[in-house]
Amino acid sequence: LVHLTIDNKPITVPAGTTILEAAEHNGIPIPKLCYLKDINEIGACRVCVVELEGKDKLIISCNNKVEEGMVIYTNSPKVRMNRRKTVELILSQHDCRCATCVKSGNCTLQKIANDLNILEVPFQQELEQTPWNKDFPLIRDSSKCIKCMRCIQVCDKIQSLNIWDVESTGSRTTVHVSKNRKIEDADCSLCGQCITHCPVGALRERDDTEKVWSALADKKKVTVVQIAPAVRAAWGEALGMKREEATVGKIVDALRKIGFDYVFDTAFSADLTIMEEGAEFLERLQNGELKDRPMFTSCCPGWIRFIKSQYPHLVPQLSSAKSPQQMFGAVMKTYFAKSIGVDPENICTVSIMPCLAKKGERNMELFYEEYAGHDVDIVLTTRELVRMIRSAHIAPSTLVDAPCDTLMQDGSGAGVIFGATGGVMEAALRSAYFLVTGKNPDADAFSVVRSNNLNHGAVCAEIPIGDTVVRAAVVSGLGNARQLIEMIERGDVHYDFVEVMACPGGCVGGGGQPIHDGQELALERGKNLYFLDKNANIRFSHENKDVLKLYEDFMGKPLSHKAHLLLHTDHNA
Ligand code: HC0
Ligand code: SF4
Repeated sequence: LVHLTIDNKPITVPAGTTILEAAEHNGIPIPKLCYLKDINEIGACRVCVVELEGKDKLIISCNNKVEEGMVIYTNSPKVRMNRRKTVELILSQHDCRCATCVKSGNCTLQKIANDLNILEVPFQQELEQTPWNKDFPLIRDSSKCIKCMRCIQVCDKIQSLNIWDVESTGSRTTVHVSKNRKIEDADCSLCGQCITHCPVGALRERDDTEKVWSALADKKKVTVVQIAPAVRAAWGEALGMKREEATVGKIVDALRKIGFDYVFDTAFSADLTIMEEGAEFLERLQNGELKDRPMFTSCCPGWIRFIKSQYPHLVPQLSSAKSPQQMFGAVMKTYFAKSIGVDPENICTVSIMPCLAKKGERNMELFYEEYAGHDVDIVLTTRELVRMIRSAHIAPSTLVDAPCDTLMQDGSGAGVIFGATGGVMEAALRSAYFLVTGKNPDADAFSVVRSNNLNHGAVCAEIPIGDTVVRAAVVSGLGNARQLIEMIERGDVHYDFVEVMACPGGCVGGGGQPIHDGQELALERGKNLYFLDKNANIRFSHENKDVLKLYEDFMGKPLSHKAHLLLHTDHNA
C-alpha cells in the first residue's frame, strides 16, 4: 500500500494505482478528456494535470503512479491556470458552435470548458474540414476532433480493425481514416464504438430522423415501426429516467404519440429467427456439415461486415437466417401488409436499433413475388429515438405502458435476451432442446453462456441435448472474435455453434446507444434484459403464439420455400 495526500486528504491506495484513480476513488474527481481506462492512458489532452509538492512542473495524473509520501494538489491556482490554458488551446482548434452539435449537453469538452468558466475562446484558428461522404452511416467532422486518440485506440485494441490513424505531427496532427482510404473503402464494421467513445461530437451516426418525420407526414404512407431488444435497456438513460421506469411499453406509447401507425417489438422476430436458425443449425449438425467448422450466428451486421472483409472464406459458415430486424421487415411487407389490405409499396418500415451497422444492413433487398424493395426502409439508433421524443416535446413523465399492435404482438423472454451477449445462443439452445427431445428444458438451464466479464474473451460450454453434445462458444467484441477465429482456424478448439456480436457485451453496448463518457454500461443493461426474461410470461421462442400462427397461416414451417424467400439470405451475394 502507498500513503499520500491529495488536496490535504490522507489517502492509502494499492501500489501501482495512478494518481487519477487514487483521487477518483477517494471522491476527488479530476477533469480529463482523452483518458479511457486500459485503452487510452497516454496523457494526450493534458487536462488532468496536478501539482506535486516540491516539483516545479505539473504532472499528468492519468499515467503517473502514486508514490509514498506524495503531496498532490488537483486544483491549486497553478493547476487551474494551466488547465484553463490547455482547454482554451483545445477550443481554439475546435468548432465551438455547440447549438448545432449533436453532442451538446452531453459533451465532455463543453462541460469542462463550462466548469472552468471559460467565456471566450481567445484565439480561434482556421479549421480544416476534411471531406466526408454524408451518406455513409458513420460521420466524422474533422473540425470537432480534439485528437484525443480514443477512436484510434478503441478500434485497434477492442475491435482489432485499425480504421483510424494519426496523420502528420506536431500542431498539424490530425486523425484520419488509415492508409489514406475513404471510409467506405476501409472495411469499417460500423460497430460505432468510436462514436460511443468520442468525448466530443467529432463522430456521430448519419441522422435519419428527418426521413422518418417526412414518412409520418405523408398521408399515403402507413408507418410501421419495430423496437429492438437492447433499446429498452438504455433509452431512459438519456431522458433522466430510472431503469425500472423506462419500460418498452413507454417507448410504444412515445412512438404512437410521435405518429406511427403500427408499433411492434423486435422480440417477436427474434423468436422467428430462433425457429429458422435453430432448425438450420440442427439440420447442418445432423448432416455432418459442422465437423470442421462451426455455424456462426448471422444477426449482427457489424460481425457480418467483419467476417466478409477479414475472413471471407468463412462466409459459408454463417447461418443463412436474416437478422430479426430484416425478418420483421419482410413479414411487415408481406403477411402484415396483406392483413391490413395495404400495398407494400405504401408501407414504410422503420426500426429503432442500438446499432449503426443496422443502417447498412437495411440496404439488403427483399425479393418476393412481384415486389422487390427493402425489408426495412429507415433505421434509427436509440440516440435518434431520444432526439425524436425530444423534438416531439414529449415529457417522459407523461408516458404510460402501452401494448404493441396485434398479429405480431407476442415476444418471449428468449427474444428479449438477444440484446445481450450470449442471448441468441441461449435462446437457440432452449428451442433446440425442445426440437430434439420434445420437452422444454428448465428456462435457465443454459445460463452458462452469459457473460459477466467482457475482458475474458469467449465463453464456451458443452451442452448435452438428447444424445448429442453441442459445443457452443459465445464472443462479443471483434478483437475477441478475431482471437477465437484464429484458434478455430489453427484447430486448437472445435465448436459446433458460435455466436458473435461485434459490440462488447452485445447490442446493449451498441454503437447507437446513449453515451456516458468513460462508463461501460453493457453488462448492467444486459442484466436488465435477463431480468425481463426471468419475469416474462413465455420464455421459449417456440411458444410464441403469434410466430406459430404466422407459420400456420402464411409461412408453412421453418425452412419452407416461403421462409427461405423471406427470412433467409445469401451472404455471398
Ligand atoms: Fe440487436 Fe438483434 S439483438 S442484432 O443486438 O439478433 O441492433 O437489440 O435488434 O436484428 O432481436 C441490435 C438488439 C437487434 C436483430 C434482435 C439480433
Ligand atoms: Fe449492431 Fe448489436 Fe452488432 Fe453492435 S452487436 S454491431 S449493436 S448488431
